[in-house]
Amino acid sequence: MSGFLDTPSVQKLKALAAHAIDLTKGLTPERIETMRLSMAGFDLLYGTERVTPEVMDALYELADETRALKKMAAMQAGEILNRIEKVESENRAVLHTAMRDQFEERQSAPAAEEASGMAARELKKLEHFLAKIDREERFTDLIQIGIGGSDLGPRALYLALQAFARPGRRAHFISNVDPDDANAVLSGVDLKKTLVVVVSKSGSTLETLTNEEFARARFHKMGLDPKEHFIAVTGEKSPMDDPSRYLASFYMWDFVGGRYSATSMVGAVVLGFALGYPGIVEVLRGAHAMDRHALTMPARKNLPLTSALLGIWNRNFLHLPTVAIIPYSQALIRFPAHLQQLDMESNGKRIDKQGHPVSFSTGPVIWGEPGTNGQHSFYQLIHQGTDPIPLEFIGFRKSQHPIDIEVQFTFSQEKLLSNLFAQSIALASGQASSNPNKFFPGNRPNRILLADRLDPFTAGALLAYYEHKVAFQGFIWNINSFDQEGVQLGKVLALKILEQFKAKRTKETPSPFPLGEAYLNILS
Ligand code: G6Q
Repeated sequence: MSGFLDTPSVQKLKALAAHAIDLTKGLTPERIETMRLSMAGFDLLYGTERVTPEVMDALYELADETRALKKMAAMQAGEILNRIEKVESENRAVLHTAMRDQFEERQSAPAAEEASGMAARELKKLEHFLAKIDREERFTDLIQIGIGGSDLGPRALYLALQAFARPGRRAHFISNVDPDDANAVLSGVDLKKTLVVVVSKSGSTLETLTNEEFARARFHKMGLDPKEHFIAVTGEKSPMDDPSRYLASFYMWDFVGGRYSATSMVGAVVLGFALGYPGIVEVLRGAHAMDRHALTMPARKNLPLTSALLGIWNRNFLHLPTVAIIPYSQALIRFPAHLQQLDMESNGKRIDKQGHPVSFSTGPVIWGEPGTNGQHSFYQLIHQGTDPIPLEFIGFRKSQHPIDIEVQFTFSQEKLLSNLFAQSIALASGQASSNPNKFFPGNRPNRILLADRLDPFTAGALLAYYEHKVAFQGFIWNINSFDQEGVQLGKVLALKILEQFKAKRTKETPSPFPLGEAYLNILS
């Protein structure tokens, strides 16, 4: 029994899906203007989803029956949430929200207060550290070494906010254990003026430890002392928790999941370096505003919950297996990559929280690229392919830079927005034609998240919007969105294959692994 399929609203939604609205007939200006939710500069426009007021009612009933808002409250209060009953599993609070619970309207639950106090201490340390490097004026560049959650969110945010970077400050990232990645980055900077922040919550990730040694060797080769350049961000008492090896050490904790860690020290060091301390504070304030919104707004006014419900409608009732997330903003170039991890690692699950296989679909395949670039590549399939692909567009009323150019009486930002709105309408309305090659079936669901301008506050809020959308879906499906057992098997097998490589050098006898050996035979 999963809970999800047993709710009365699921039966209602199934019946409604059998004759879901046809957008080629039903899309009206009134629908676009009224199917809209707003919050602090954000508008969620969902008139181009295949929903009616009856469907929305049933979706909100589903949120109620599955206690989605209560579970959000439990999460932000620091209750243990990360557990599969009666089997060996993680057993932790999930408190990434505490990382930004530093401002007005704070949580009063003891676990959350304690966690936000711990985060506040690290932030203070960071503020002092940043002030010190400002005074010394030694560093122009920072390289972040980390992978997965210790890379994707911070990298996406840094690229999103590069327009706000302090003059002369640049950040770079090494994540892949591919030596070409480390070589390219290390060769492109002046190491004398470079800080390296090594980020690993576990302090034991193969790629990160290898890349740290790779970078240290390069510093030694240049006659530089890594202790004067390297910073650690890691879990307390992890194998990397050795302040004697680093210029500074910052901490994170097991109640912050890797993919939810961009607003902990995992992202704060690089963002603080690039944007300055006030910049990272703005990111945290934005995330905090969305945390409060997700926590306190009733379902019908709650943006991430409504987005989660629309996603569930598309996934479980219209049976659409993928979602493309398309930001009409070049600065969000790596944001879809972050969302791929956030969503698919969180909700790519096949058992419920009682350990039973679920008999419905969970997390969809998430992918994306910025528009308008995507229009010139994969939109063909999106408009005329055989499988409808729900789209989540992200757009901004204003560009980051004030400089824009008027060409043929319109500005570039207007061209960008025109394309975004046009795609949304085209997907929904389609186009009749007697020529089958020029026929657009339409009725393809999509929604737009529109914000004012991509600045540090908005970027923090956008990050948290997606974190909460994903968490709400997990709550409604009754799955554990906060573990990632599925990434373990491949890691273990890679270590066994690595043993075979090592044995060639050491002449030790590795434990037998015939399937792996087959590949080594092909290599040789
Ligand atoms: C994210 C995952 C995973 C993790 C990396 C890096 O939720 O747990 O992507 O972030 O494997 O782990 P470390 O930070 O421990 O090196």
